[in-house]
Amino acid sequence: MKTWLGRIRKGYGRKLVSLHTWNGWIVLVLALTGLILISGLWRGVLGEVRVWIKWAHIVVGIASIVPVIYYLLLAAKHWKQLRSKSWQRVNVLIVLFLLLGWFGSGLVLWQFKWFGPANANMALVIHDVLTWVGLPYIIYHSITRLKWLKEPAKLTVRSNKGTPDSDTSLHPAANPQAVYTRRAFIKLTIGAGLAITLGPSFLQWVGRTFSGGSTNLEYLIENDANRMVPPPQPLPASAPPIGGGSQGNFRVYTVTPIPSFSNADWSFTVDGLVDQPLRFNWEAFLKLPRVAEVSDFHCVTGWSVYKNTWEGVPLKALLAQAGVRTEARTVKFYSGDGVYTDSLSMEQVADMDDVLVAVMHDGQPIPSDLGGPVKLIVPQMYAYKSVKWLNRIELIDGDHDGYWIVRGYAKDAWVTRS
Ligand SMILES: Nc1nc2c(c(=O)[nH]1)N[C@H]1C(S)=C(S)[C@@H](COP(=O)(O)O)O[C@H]1N2
Ligand SMILES: [Mo]
Repeated sequence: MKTWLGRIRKGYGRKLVSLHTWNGWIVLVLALTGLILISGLWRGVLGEVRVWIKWAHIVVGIASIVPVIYYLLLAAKHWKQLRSKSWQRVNVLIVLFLLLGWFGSGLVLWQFKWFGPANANMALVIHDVLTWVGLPYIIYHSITRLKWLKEPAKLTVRSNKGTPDSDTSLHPAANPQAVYTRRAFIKLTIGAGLAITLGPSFLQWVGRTFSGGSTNLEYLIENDANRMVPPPQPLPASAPPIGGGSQGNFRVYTVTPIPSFSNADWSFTVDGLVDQPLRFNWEAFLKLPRVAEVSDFHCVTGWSVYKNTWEGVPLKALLAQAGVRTEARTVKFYSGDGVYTDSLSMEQVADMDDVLVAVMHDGQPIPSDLGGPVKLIVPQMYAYKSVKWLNRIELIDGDHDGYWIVRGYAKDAWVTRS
């Protein structure tokens, strides 16, 4: 009876240890890939590697449920074992809560189209909050375990004679000091690395979350790096904004350093398969008749900004002025960053009356961070279609895959239809 029980215990202990190790590695991979994904810094540098990282994050994220389920099968026994260790019980609950929360919100973010913008937005907030509360907790958890190793007397020794250890805090090896140096080094390096990588994104998140909505926009407007004169004068409809003011926060996305423009280096061109190529300087561009429209702005990474009042020149009006030739099949949009492009088919253009070549948002010039002085707005499609720093529209007879489409985003960008 005793040996039988001992054997089970022994096997069970080893299972728990390897579960813990596996889980640790999974969380580490998810933390690193996740941080790369939210860090703006990496966006341009990584380009299409970023899309692989996103897939790695999704695949490992889905796989992360396996150790959780496996643990839940062993949980009843473990729970009893932790009867007198309430702090460890709390730890188990916190970790399970984090893992399940990340998993659930991650699924919604992965299948954002199916769940829709409102759910994706909520999932992103949950994913973020769990990250900024959970990761520091997990880093703390790994570092305090190191402290226990420093004082082996405090360790709870369990039956593990002869088994090689994968987790020294559960099963201290014969020579804890030697293990300490190696593990401590790895863990501290990882911890410090995470903390350094996390720091700026964390502060950004805190700023965005606790600053009360529109402060982010106000900050971007105050720090606008564009030097365009004169500033556009808003239509009565956009100041005060007919949408009542946008709700939510933009995340500044760019694949290049943020370009800013002045009258000297800014121009706007419509060319390619047109009867009359157009070229505007800023003053001429501001003389084009504008309209104001309210729309929501949805990014495929989960966030949305609702009720934006955009003011600008309807794409259709610009195209009509240039006169599109019948051979033209695609409208190609170029960013003044020199890198980013996207396109709409002539059928899509014909189908949408609300595509704007925008110069104002909520009655203010569009700040350079958000794609000003001129940003394309395609309200019915995901925001990767909304080319920032738009400065050229070309009509072509072929097809064109935009920057993110080449790197794995869906060519079908409709928010409302599919
Ligand atoms: N030139 C350029 N335009 C761009 C992008 C970009 O990286 N560069 N990102 C796209 C994506 S994926 C989104 S969600 C929006 C983000 O706009 P924002 O930075 O103003 O929030 O811009 C779109 N247009
Ligand atoms: Mo996006």
